Amino acid sequence: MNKKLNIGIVCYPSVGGSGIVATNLGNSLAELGHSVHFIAYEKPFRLNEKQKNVHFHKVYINKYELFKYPDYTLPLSVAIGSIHKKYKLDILHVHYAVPHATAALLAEQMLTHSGIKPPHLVTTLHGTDITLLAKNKHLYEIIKYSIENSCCVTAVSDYLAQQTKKILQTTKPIKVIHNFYSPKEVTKSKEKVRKSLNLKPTDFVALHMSNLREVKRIPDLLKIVSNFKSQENFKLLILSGGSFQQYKPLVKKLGIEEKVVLVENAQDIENYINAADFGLYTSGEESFGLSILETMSLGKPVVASRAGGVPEVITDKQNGFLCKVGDIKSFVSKIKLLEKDQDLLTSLGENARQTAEQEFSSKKIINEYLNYYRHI
Ligand code: GMT
Repeated sequence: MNKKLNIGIVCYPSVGGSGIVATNLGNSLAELGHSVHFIAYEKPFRLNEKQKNVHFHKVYINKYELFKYPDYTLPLSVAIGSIHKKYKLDILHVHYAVPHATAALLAEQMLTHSGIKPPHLVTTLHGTDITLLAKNKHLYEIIKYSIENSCCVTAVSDYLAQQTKKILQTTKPIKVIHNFYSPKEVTKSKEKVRKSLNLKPTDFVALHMSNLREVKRIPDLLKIVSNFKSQENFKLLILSGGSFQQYKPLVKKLGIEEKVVLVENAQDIENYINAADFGLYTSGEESFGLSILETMSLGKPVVASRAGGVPEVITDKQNGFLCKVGDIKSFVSKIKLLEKDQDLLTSLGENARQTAEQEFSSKKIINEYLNYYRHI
């Protein structure tokens, strides 16, 4: 039988794709009997600390007034080193290149300096660490250095792996391990959830889940909805992991106050996805689109922009629809197709569920990570 591993996971704890993937990965590895040590400045959003084999180590950030900008990289590197000394990690898996891989390399140097063999460092690239930050000339060199000096690097889509090679001009091997999701049980009926949100059983409900950052193109989402202004039953349900405040003036300007229903920091996303009819995602850049997969996993078709790695998840007209980034008319016409044809909505939704189950299930992808760890 294979030895159980000691795995350190470094991630951003806030509501964001990379932290959610890291947390789901750690939770699943712990369920399989591996010891998982989460290292972050706060308890990750979806982490169940009470779960067996899961440990959470908080990184304390020094607020000394000489530092105008409190530094996170240094205490993180010290935390990694001390956790490794205590628990002898086999693998240190950091999610998001900066400063996580950088801090891990510092920890590696300090451990080696003390005569201790460091853990194998796996760096997983998630998206904006490359597509946004690596294009910044003030960060380019450190991102390239941190990636090239990691023992192993993975990316969450083929698109992101190619972008990394191109943007960083690197030949570092990058293993693609797609994101994954297996939905939890739905615990509240569609009717009950809709009632709690003041939505009618006959409403046609679009669902959008994101941190509402600029890259998600929320103004496009709202403009699409404004095309359905005269249709009383059309609603947009937003599960937000960020503030919606800045978009309120646009909602008012477009006159769609009655159409938008907002739920902040939802934990039981399955109940909300199940209560919607389809997913709507307008991103201008997306390395994978975890929310898209989450929506599909509950049998809901998604209309999304053909951005980055999204076509690795959605096949146009088979399990959803793809539109050109920013092409509001195209989004509206695809939504109208779904609205007037219940059979199409159901069949695309069923295909979406199958794609999620067959290609991106937790079981399949966790196995890929485990095989990769063992290979290392
Ligand atoms: O945009 C987010 O949701 C957060 C961001 C992150 O890095 O935390 O998400 C990125 O990682 C997700 C998980 O791997 C991917 O599914 C998202 O596509 C990616 N976001 C972008 O590329 C914009």
